[in-house]
Amino acid sequence: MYYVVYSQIMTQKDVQEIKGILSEPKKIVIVHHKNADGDAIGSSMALNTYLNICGHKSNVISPNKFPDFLKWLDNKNEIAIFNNSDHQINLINNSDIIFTLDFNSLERCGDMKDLINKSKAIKILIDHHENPKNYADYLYSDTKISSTCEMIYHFIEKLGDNDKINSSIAEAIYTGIMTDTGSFKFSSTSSITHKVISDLLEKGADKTKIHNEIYDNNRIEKIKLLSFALNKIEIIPEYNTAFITLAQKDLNNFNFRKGDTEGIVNYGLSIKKIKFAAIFIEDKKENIIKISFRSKGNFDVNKFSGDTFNGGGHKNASGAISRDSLSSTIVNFKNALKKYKTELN
Ligand SMILES: [Mn+2]
Repeated sequence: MYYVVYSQIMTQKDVQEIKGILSEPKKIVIVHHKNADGDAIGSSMALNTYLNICGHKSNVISPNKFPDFLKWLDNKNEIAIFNNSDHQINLINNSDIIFTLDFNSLERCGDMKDLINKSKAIKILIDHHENPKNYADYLYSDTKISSTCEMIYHFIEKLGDNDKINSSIAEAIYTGIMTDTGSFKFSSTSSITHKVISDLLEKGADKTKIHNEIYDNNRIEKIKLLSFALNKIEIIPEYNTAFITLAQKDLNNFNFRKGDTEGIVNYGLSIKKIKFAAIFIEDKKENIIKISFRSKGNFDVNKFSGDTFNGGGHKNASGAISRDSLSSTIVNFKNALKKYKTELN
């Protein structure tokens, strides 16, 4: 069932209506996309803490496990992992509001998709990915904003509650902005992003702690896997392209855990002249190849990903899934590059 879309970028009328809805205690569920990243966990925890401070009963349900380096954001163990239990089904069915964060289509929340779709709760989407689907009653979608976390800041501000942002909300928001902007360097990092960051620091976000928790908290196996992956970088000079492939057996050799390959794709882009970087990771359990794309400048990896692998995301960062073997996925990738020769030169 699909509702009318009121607006892409939340209007003043939407804000007033949501303010009205939130003026009395509500039962709320917050969900983010499968394989959560810093922005998904950061935005969920920031919104959850804010809503609970306001007197609502808010719960976060993650479609599946999330990486260890983000656990510190959930120091009270408030994030439930979806397990299809009666308790969780009741929470979703009986909620007044469901916030869906950092994704543009219910497909992205895995097995929770049908439950959320069927729930009569008011659905509020907050997200910065391209082409949001029309499942939500309120759509706060802005593809120019760095991160869903930055949008959560603006959302709280729109509701007139900037003063309710405490240090733990500030740290959760800071985390998602930092991770989704490659530490404030991607083109989506605006002067407004920096104003938001400035305010978060004033509200007590400990930037050194956050940086240490996210980036300086690695298991030795993860660093050795990185070293292995970097050794495997292949360059295709005629397309200014770099790519890495990791087979399931490689991951097993390094005692792989979720999140261990996060960010490896960006190393390709750090090579002189490279405009387009990709990583292909085999997942034998799900029988898929997970693909991430990154680009510099005008090369649109959202389009490349959509045209080639039916994936999507942003202009400079996108992802996809292939159900072919690792080797035939690479063949498809190399063939697709031919169509983009001019754009890559
Ligand atoms: Mn995001």
